[in-house]
Amino acid sequence: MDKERMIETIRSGMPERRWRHVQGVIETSIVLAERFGADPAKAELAAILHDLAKYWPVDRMEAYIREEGVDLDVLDYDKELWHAPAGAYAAAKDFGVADAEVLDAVRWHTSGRESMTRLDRVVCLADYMEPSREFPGVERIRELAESDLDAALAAGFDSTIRFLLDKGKRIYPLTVTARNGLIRTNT
Ligand code: DGI
Ligand code: FE
Ligand code: FE
Repeated sequence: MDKERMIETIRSGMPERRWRHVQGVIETSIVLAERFGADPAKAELAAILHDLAKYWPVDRMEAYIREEGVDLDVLDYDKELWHAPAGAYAAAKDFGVADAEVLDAVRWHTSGRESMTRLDRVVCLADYMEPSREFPGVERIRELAESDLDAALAAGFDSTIRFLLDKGKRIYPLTVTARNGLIRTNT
């Protein structure tokens, strides 16, 4: 599917305010990719795709995850995590995206993973700090992102983990693994 048709399909599957978020992630991903040495074109494509399944009915997300069969453990955790692997599979299956690095950046944009690639980190951080995002601590994340990709993203995961703890929710273990991997030991 060509880029324009992909954008129209994704845009029509979400409310206007969510599309503004996606536009913010696109712009921020490109800036961060240039700043930290990831491929800006891949960052842009991953950003366009990253929330494509966000407004799917939960049953559809679950069906995609089960059909693909590679991320079944996520089904034991918060449904908010599901749009990421469901979206990555849909990008490949329905939109014909073949770039594995881009698909991984979509797949891991919510949970994070062990040893995140530069592209994974750029898209995930852009998702936290794009201009329309507002939550306690976002300014600190933006400051850190001026110079330190890993510290900024670690601060993002910290805020999510804190939020989940306060709500008494389960934490997906990969998020803890991702956060630990971003923090340099003994410094
Ligand atoms: O899709 P977005 O709203 O743009 O952002 P996202 O893909 O980072 O989704 C974040 C949501 O997922 C946020 O409300 C917290 C929720 N969530 C639930 N359990 C977990 C989790 N996020 C992470 N990273 N880890 C979890 O275990
Ligand atoms: Fe998301
Ligand atoms: Fe997002």
